[in-house]
Amino acid sequence: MRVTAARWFLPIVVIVSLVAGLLIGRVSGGLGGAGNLSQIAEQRGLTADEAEGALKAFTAPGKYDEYVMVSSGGQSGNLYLVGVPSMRLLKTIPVFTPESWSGYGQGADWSEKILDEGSSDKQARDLKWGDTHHPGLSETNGEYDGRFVYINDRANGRIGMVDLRDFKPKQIVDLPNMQTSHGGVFVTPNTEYVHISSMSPTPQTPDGYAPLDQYKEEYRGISSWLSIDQASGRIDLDKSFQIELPPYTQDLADAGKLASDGFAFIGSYNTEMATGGNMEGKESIEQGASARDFDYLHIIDWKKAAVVADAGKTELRNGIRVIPLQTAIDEGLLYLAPEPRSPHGADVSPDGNYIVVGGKLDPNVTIYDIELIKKAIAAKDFEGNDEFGVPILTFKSVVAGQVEVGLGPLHTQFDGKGNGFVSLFLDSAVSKFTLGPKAGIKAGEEFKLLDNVKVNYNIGHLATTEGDTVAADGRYLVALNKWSIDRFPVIGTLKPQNFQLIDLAGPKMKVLADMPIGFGEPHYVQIIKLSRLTSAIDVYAPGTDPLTMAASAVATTAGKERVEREGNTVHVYMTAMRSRFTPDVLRVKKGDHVVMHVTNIEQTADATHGFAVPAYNLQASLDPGEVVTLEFTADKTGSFAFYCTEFCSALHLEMQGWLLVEPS
Ligand code: K7E
Ligand code: CUA
Repeated sequence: MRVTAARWFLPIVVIVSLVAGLLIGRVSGGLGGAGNLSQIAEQRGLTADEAEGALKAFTAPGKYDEYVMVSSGGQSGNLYLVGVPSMRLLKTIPVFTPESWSGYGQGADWSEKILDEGSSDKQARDLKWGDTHHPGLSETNGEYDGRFVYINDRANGRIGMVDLRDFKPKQIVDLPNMQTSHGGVFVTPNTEYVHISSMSPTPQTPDGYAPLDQYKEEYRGISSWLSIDQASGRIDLDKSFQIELPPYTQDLADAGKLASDGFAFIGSYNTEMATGGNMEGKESIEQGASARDFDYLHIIDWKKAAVVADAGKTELRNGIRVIPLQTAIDEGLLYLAPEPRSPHGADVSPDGNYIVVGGKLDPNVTIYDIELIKKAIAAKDFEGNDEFGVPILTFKSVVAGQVEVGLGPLHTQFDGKGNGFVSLFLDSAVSKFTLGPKAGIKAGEEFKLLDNVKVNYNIGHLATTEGDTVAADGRYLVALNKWSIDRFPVIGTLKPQNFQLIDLAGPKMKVLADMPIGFGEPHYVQIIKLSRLTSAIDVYAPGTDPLTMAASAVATTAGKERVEREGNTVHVYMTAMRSRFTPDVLRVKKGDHVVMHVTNIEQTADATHGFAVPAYNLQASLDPGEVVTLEFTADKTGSFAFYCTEFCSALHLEMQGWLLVEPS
């Protein structure tokens, strides 16, 4: 379905020049369709630039976009899939939050199990929300491989895994020893581990409490290395480990690759260790955390850390191996490098040589060189130690360059051609700058500002196509703007977020399209080539349990539908197909425990059925081939209608039945 360049080259040139011509007064005649296009542009009041942008972003009906953007969903607790360049929303994937369409967390056994297991004793409550920030697509040899995506719940210290075969979540892990999870959801270049670190340090005491005046002694940051089972994508906590960190606020992070393979880089702020108390005569955290001129980039040798963990130099803490801070120092797993003023992003270039840090309160990006870092470590070129004894590499020895990019630099992405793109929150802009010679930049051209484009408004993250991988291709950039202010009509006081598509093809960046996001606040996205999503299935094999992706023991085939009673438990083996449930009348007695195994026996793509028993608050979605189990106690008598919630056929409205709960 991909459009070849040759087919499009000529029409685009014709159309763009016609539109441009039109606007300087040359009305083209006698050119058929192309002539009409210029009229349309005129009638719609489009400038030549706007018309060009529309053509560049447009994906014709029935055609596929070249890229799929996997977006975090913020407080909605889910993920969104968006086509690029069309910026069409393709789908929502619920992860931490129940969702009615898919029946996620609304009675279906598999989804309840995921949400329950991800809502452990640590929380002592049923978690039904999350705040997703950073998706991490799985990689092979540093390239996206289209197998899995991991997503954090910043609020509750959890991480979820979505299988890119059926694009459904399979696991939520409530991470021990950390109450928040924010920075550095990234995978190592072959998805050996998915990493996540804490944001707010947590007391490492048995009851999780320590007074704030013991912040330095008892509170610790945590860097988690979650071991991935390569077949299922699931996290195996037994093989995972954590590294204890000083009680700074560890922030965004990235994995080393190629030149820096084996390392990870975590930015931090609040190395002042401010704890607030602004009604107790102390500074607010905001003031306290901004006092120092430098915070610390954490440099972790994760390959060495894995060896240290396997050698048993760990403590078992709440079911996971933890490398204590002192061990991390003694074994040479952890180093710090000064980074200017309250940094946010830490991003590794596609070649792996450079680590770019944006200091929120500094107009520069600071670019570290892994070779210099390795040299400084080997030579013990330290400017001192922090209060916990972690060596601090000499700033001048490890920095390759700084570029003044504008106000409020946050996050950096790359084009694979030697350039970086940094989001400027305060300037509402994106700046493009060159990296150094190791990224292919000529001598004399390195570490220079090249371009700047305004975005609307208050950009947080930005993402380039395949930008986190060794294969960054520099085709498009998406700006993830926090505010939209006047970009859209007044539709109430809560405004949409705004994604803006930016063309990177020419020397100047150019905004092509706006995409208002009318739901929970996205933070970060990753953009993968559609051609890499090769694991995706169209239809489940008959009788598949979506949790295991294997044949379900309770699947039913046509003609094998039955009701089995064992004492007070009634097992129903039901099938769904256009346009009936079999059986369509269920008779139970008040007090019976009912276990319904429903199989969608269709094998036609998109022949999804819903199964809702509103009286018992149950709703499931059954994709073709899928088996779902729903369980409830029939504790109220009545004649209850159940129905298919998905408009599946001409006789969809007839796809209903009766649950008769007779008095006992
Ligand atoms: Cu910058 Cu949570 Cu990635 Cu939001 S964080 S912007
Ligand atoms: Cu099945 Cu509607």
